[in-house]
Parts: sequence; structure tokens; C-alpha cells
Amino acid sequence: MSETTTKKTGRLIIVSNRLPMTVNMEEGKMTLGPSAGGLVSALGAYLERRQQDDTELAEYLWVGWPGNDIAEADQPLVRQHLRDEPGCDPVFLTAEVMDKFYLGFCNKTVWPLFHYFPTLTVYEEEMWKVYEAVNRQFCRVVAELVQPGDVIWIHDYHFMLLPAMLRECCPDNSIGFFLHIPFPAYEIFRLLPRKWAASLVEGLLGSDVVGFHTVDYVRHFLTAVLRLTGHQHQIGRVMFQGREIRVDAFPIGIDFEKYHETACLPKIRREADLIRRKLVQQKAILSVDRLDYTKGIAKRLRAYELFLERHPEWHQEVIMLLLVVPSRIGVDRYQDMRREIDELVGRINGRFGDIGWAPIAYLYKNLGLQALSSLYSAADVALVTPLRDGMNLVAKEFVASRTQDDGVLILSEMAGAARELPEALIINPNSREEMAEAIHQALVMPPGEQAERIRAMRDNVQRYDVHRWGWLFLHALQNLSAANQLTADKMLNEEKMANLVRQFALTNRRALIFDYDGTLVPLARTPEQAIPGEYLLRLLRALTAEQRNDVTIVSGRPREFLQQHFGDLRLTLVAEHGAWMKRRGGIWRKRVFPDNAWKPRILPLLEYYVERLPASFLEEKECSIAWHYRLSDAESAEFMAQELKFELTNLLLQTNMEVLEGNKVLEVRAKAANKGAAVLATLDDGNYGMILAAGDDWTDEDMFQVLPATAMTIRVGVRPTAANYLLADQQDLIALLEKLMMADLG
Ligand code: ADQ
Repeated sequence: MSETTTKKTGRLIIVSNRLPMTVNMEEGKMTLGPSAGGLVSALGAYLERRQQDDTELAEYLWVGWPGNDIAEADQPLVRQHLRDEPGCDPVFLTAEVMDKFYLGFCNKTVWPLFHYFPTLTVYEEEMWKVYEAVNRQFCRVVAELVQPGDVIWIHDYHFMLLPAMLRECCPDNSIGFFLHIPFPAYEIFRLLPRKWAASLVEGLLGSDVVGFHTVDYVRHFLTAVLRLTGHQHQIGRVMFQGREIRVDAFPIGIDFEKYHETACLPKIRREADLIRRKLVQQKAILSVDRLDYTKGIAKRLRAYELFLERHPEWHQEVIMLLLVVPSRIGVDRYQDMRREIDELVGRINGRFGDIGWAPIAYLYKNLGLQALSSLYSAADVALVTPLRDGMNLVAKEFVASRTQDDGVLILSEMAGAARELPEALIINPNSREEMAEAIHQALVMPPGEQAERIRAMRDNVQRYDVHRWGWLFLHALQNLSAANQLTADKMLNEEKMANLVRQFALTNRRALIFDYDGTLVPLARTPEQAIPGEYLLRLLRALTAEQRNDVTIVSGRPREFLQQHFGDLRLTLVAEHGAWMKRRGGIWRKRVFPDNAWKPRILPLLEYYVERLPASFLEEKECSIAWHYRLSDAESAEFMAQELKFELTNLLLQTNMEVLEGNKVLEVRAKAANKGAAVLATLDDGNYGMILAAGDDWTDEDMFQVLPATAMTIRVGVRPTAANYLLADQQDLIALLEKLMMADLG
């Protein structure tokens, strides 16, 4: 990481495949042109406004590919020019690398698969390797540029490995990721080789915030996280490698003002009138897309053909303005698609047209904003029927351009935008019938209904514009970074640990309180497997041998287990979350006397869940019953656990029992049997100079909460906690115990 300057408010570093401008070098002369595409136009508008608003992070830097293979000799000139002027930092990639990276893994593997075209998906190890290498190359470039306080915002499917790579180089910077395409259902995602799929998911989890267009994509991603890493989420929050990651939907908007104001310009109005006059009495159906098989252009044309077949009364009175923007020119499939569209247009025009009328006017080119705006204004109907689309900005641009409260939008339910624009005529793009019928319905829709629908959609598009999108995302990112910072502050690092050990050495009476599973021993597949090893027993023996220490083990385990393994040590044992206690040198005494009449009522329900979920099992204790599901299929288990928790909570209302959710376990126990009360009871016979308590589970929060503020409370495993320190894992606690033991030895 560069150490040249330390800034108070950082910059926003945008990373995307393409820079907002394309660089052309011809005979040593450089020319710059705008880059096409939804991502660049949306982000560009957002960044422009931020700069004017003079907000925090107003300064930005954009890292991406300059759009062409730039010869090595020209690279310094291009880099200098882009850095000086428009705030861009180019990453140079050769045509050969782009072939395997962009045209390869990005557009032959991820793009088709994520858009539910598994039969078009190519799985080639060589492409995957280049994808990794390019992500690494971008990582190097960003790591060189980044300064403390900078916020990194990575865009789209080209860089799904980058967040984790950057997390390693610049762990203190906020990293956000936004996916502009759908995230597919797990059944589709799992078609990727497991190694790739897991790397992509873990790559994304390097971010602080992972954003998608819709809640469906969020759900799919969270399922992939669970299936591939075993991590469950809590309302979209995933704890992964000691950090909290927020996964959420941030539907992208457009620059509403730009589209609306352009459509209001007198020049555009005149232009739109001119188009309408040219069309004489014909109603215009507009179709605008990048050339891509996901956009469903061929099916749309076939549906239009069916409409013409079924509604001869519209012949001569309707025209489709078919606008296709060239895209991914080097990919064969796209060339085939272009040929297919040419043929379809020819066939339909030949079949239905005559001298004075062709049902389709076809333009294959890129248009400027004003030309596009005139078409959006002049059309009567917009036909937006992708087979899959992350969001689809064309639908929103059309709505924003309707200044006269008229026009009808026909929209595919497979576009992310359909969730936000329910007033459109929503169709399934696989049904020619539905589409043909919708075209007819749109053409005959009364003006009042058109106005009502378009106004509702316009309000939505206006409110949730691209500025709000960007603000919401960055706001979430900054909030989460602050929360992660709080967590980081609680980490018991070397320095804090040294202080703690020093204080320990100076203190006369110390209470040392430890949970058992996950704290003194690692979590095991079954409770029987988690038995204390010889090393732990030696450590405990050494600690208990020191007169100044009073050691307590407080566990959810039955007393027989604790007695068997620790009965001969000079320590206090608390079993079943506090239901039983055995003081140093004393005998087991019952602390809680629950009415166990509940057991026969609850047991059949728990047994029913054991039947339903393979590999789950019950552990019956005197004052509680635990249902363990650590060995079961993660996804079904989490689902059933929620279901069972709901049923149990209802059953236990107004009883003295409660249901607790632990680590892959649900436990029904007496309310009075809680670690907090038990731990306080162990402290009442001593005036302790130091209380140190460690635990890893929700049940341990009860004790963290009741201990005095001066106690050293430690949560093992990074999570939001009432404890005042955090340790990354169980081994770190053992290391701490070693240090405490050594401190006493001298
Ligand atoms: P795209 O697949 O590029 O974007 P889309 O959202 O429709 O799809 O954006 C296309 C953009 O290109 C629009 O701004 C449109 O105006 C413009 N465009 C189309 N045809 C044009 C033409 N002939 N001339 C000029 N401009 C033209 C990806 C995802 C989408 C997601 C966006 C943003 O695939 O699902 O909505 O990113 O996140």
C-alpha cells in the first residue's frame, strides 16, 4: 500500500472492467471516446453528481481496462494522460489475455451461466486461470494506488475474486462489491466446478458489503454461501473470517433528471414529432437492446410475428422500431445471433409488408442520448422482453422519458426491473402468446389507464434513481466498516494480551471462568468426540495448582460428563447451564428445580424433527433437551431449525422454559438455568482482584452481561458480543492460558 499521503477523508476508488472512456491509439496519436453500456452510463452519472455535491469521498479514481490493446511503448503516455485528466487509472491487458478473460471466462462461462443458459456455458481450466491472473493484476494496481481511508467499490462479474485479494493487501480499507447481473439459484451455480464456485463465493466475501439488484439474487447468494462455506446468515449478515459482511439488494436506478429533462427539451420534442409524422398513422413499438442472447430479441420478433398473424386489423397501422447496439463483437455466438435477427426481420417484413409499409424498421447501431430520447418520446409502446436481465435500464429510461403521461411498457418478468415496475404489462418472454396478446393490449389501452400506470412507474423511477442507489450502497458500506472497526477494536491483540497478562501477574485473587465446548476444546462433530486432551488437562492442573486462582468451568454439558473428566481437579464445575453446581472440593448440588412436566410434551416434537432431518440427534439432560444438527445437510438443517424454533417458542409461551439457539444446536431449557446467575453464585465467596471469563456461544452472553464492568470478558470467535474482548478462535484462548500459566511460573 502506498504510504505517501495520509488523508483524512479518503477517495472513492471504482474498479470495473471498462473505464468510462475508450482509448484509441493510431500511429502514436491518442483519441478518447465514451464507452458504451449500462454500467458505465449509470455510474458515470452518479459520480458526476457526487463531485458537484462536494460530499465526503467526492474525489474519485476509476480503475479499468482502456478498451483496446495498447502497445507497451504507448502505455506510459496513456496512463499519464488518463491520470491527469479524467481521474482514471488504466490496467493494460493484451488482446490475448482479453480473449481468455473477457471473451473467455467472463462471457463464455459466467455470463451465460448466471443468465440461466447452462448449455452455452464453457468450462475451461485455462480460462479460469487467466480470470484469476487478471483479478490478481487488478489487485496489484489498486493496492499500489490505495491510501488509508480510501473506499474501494468493485463492479460486476469480471472481478468476483478481487475483494478477497484486496482484503489481504489492504485490510483496513472499506471494500464494496456490486453485481450488475443476476446471481443464479444454487442449482445453476453449482454447475461450476466446486473449486471455482467456492473461490468465487469466498472472493466476494472479502467485501464488507455485497450488493445485488434484487432480493432473489441476495437469497441465491446466501444459499451458495451456506452450501459452500457452511456459514449461515442472520438477516443478510454473514460472519466470515472474523468480519461481518452485509449482503443486500440495492436496485440500480437511472439518472432520472437527465432522461426526463432531455425528453422535455424543445429540440427533442420537435424531433419526436418529426418521427411521429414520418410514421403517419402508425403506432410505434420500440425495442432497444445491446445485441445479446439474454435480451430475447429473436423470441420478441417471433411474438410480434404472431401478433401480426392474429391481428390483421393492425397491418399498416403499427411498426416496430428495432434498435440493436453492437456488442461483444469477437464472440461467435453474437455473430450467429446477428444473422438470426437479420433473417427474422427479413422474413417478417417479407411476409406482412408491402410497398408502402414494412412492419419492422431495423437499426443496428449505437445512438447518442438525444437520438435515443427522441425515440423513447416518440414511441407508443416499449417492448422490453429479456429472457434474463439483472435489472434492465432501458425500461426505466423509457418511463423517465414519458413526459406526457402516456405510453405503455411491456416488461419481462425475468428482468430485475419487473420487481420495481409492477404497473407495466408483465409477460413471460418464453410465451409468444402472452407477448402477442400484451402487444395488442398495449395498443388498445385507454389513455386514462396509460396515464395511471406510467405516472406510478415514473414516480418510482424518479425516487429510486441512480443517485439514491449509489448513496444507499456507500452509506451501507461506511456503516458496516464502522461496525467492523468496533469489532476490530475489541480484538485481543498482542499488545492488549501482554497488558492483560501483566495485570494478571500483579493480582492476588483471580476468578477464571471458562465455558467448555468451543472455548476449552474445539467444536466437534458430536458431543462425545469433544473430550479434553492431555495438554488441556495439564494446563488446567497448573492453573488450579496456583493458590491465587479460582477456576470454574461453566458448561451446558450434563454433570456426569464434567465429573468424569474434571472431577479430580481443584475447580468449580457448573453443569447444564447452571442447573447443577459443584464447588471446589464440594459435592454436586442442584441449583434449579424445574418442573419437568414439560418434557413429555416437547419430546415427541423433537423426535419428529430427528426423524425428518437425517443425521440430527437429541441429547437429553436433566433440565434440558438439545437437538443437534451439526452433521446434517446445512441448508435443510437451517430451514428446519427455524421451523422448530418457531414451534417451540409458541409451545413454551407462559412456561418457565425457553428455547435457545446455539452453534448448530437448539436447546430447550429451564429459564432459571442460565450461566449468568450460576457464575454470579461462584463469585460470592471471594473478593477478586481480577475476573476473567471466556465463552464462545450465545449462552455465554448471559454471563458476560452480568459480570461487573471491570471483568475481562472474552468471546471466542468474532461476533457481535457483550464481551469486551474478542479472540479469533479457540486455539488463541489456549495460547492465552499458556501465557497466564507462564506468568505464575515466573
Ligand atoms: P446491460 O446488459 O448493458 O447492463 P441495460 O441495463 O439494458 O443492459 O443497459 C443498456 C444501456 O445501453 C442502456 O443505458 C441503454 O440506453 C443503452 N443502449 C441500448 N441500446 C442502445 C443503442 N442502440 N444506442 C445507444 N445506447 C443504447 C448490465 C446488466 C443489466 C443492468 C445494468 C446496470 O446486464 O441488467 O441493468 O448492467 O446494472
